[in-house]
Amino acid sequence: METKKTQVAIIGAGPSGLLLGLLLDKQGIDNIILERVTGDYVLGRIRAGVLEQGFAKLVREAGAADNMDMLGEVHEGVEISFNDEIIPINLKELTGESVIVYGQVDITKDMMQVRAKRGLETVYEANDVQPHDVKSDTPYITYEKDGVSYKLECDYIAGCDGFHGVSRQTIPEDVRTEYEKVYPFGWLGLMSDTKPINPELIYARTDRGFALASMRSQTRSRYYIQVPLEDTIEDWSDDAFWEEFRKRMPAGVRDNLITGPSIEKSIVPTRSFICEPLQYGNLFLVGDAGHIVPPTGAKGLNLAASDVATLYKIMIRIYKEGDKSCIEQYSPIALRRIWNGVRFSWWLTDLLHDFGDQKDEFDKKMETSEIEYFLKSEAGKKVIAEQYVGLPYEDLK
Ligand code: RFL
Ligand code: PHB
Repeated sequence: METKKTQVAIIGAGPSGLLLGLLLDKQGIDNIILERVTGDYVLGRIRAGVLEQGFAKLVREAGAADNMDMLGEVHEGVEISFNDEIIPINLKELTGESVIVYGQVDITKDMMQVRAKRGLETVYEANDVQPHDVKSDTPYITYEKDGVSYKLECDYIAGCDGFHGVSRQTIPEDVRTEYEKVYPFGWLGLMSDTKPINPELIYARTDRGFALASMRSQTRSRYYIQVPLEDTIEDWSDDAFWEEFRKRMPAGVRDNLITGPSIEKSIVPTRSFICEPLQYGNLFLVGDAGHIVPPTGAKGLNLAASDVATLYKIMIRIYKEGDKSCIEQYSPIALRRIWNGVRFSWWLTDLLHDFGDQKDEFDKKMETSEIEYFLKSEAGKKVIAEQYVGLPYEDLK
């Protein structure tokens, strides 16, 4: 077995792991990333598109923001439609903030390139990654690469390995509590090189189910529709998607739809999931490794970024000030913001989707009344806007 050494061992080269790694490097804190798949495979996952300003600020601090600042589109508003009525939420007026539309694939690629340029080590196709002795002062990770077994000794382990990773399983079952809600529908997403249907994103609630019109640029659209959980991608030809999506767009916008061949099409299940605590000894869970939200509200990647921000501050305090007592602040600080994001995305999901026979006629009337109240009242719109742009990051005590 070959032995390597670093200060912070990061499991997972998704956006959480890459962002944390670049930030730590900026502070002179040594780190190595272990990733199960290839870089190309990571970049094949089409996911988020909306970045909060807090996330963008971190990417700038990490030194990977050139493309994002050049190509990302600043959006000062978002729209919610309720059958054919469109209600604009002016984020800028209501909160003074905006969001950036820039794809997860692009931000991931940018961070990968900066990491490579700085000569930081990322081990792709690392097999059987396994953390050990995380409660001790000498934790380590074992893994295998190209038939050779390695031991990576470190001070801390950042579990940035997503929902299906190994890090969360390292926390003993009697220590962790998992909270989960699975929704009775999936999101079918389609990407196409066509002009977006509308200048702003539209979250649409209709009698046929939810739809979302998003984008990556002025020539690339990203659209979603709510579909039954049983549906598979084979059930949805491009034509079938376009026909259904068009029907779910509000009347005034529908006719602007430009269709084209899909360049990506996939179905994802929707769930809310939270693991508590997010820290166990010298192991920290970051991003999707510790929590999942349904995509309504665009909070997943942004919550990952706030976890990174908290862990980054903790690492700075440890390595610059020698204060290890702050470790225990990670979980409570991260979880306060996470639960808020979980609550917001659960609420928006509840309000905008069709839950079929999970809701009775009374529930449906309540839903209609709630959405009408929130979208017609300035106070209601402000509540949505404030959470959509993202709550402030909490500092360490
Ligand atoms: P990731 O992206 O899952 O990366 C984890 C990485 O860890 C690797 N890994 C391992 N490596 C080594 N050993 C192991 N045993 C390993 N197991 C796993 C994996 O290969 C992978 O490379 O987690 P991370 O970095 O925490 O990032 C989280 C985000 O990807 C996620 O929260 C967002 O994509 C969620 N999300 C959205 N978030 C937003 O903030 N705004 C959005 O607009 C938004 N839209 C979305 C979304 C997620 C979606 N899907 C597919 C669920 C839209 C969709 C459709
Ligand atoms: C996306 O562009 O992929 C996207 C945007 C907003 C969401 C979810 C996904 O809430």
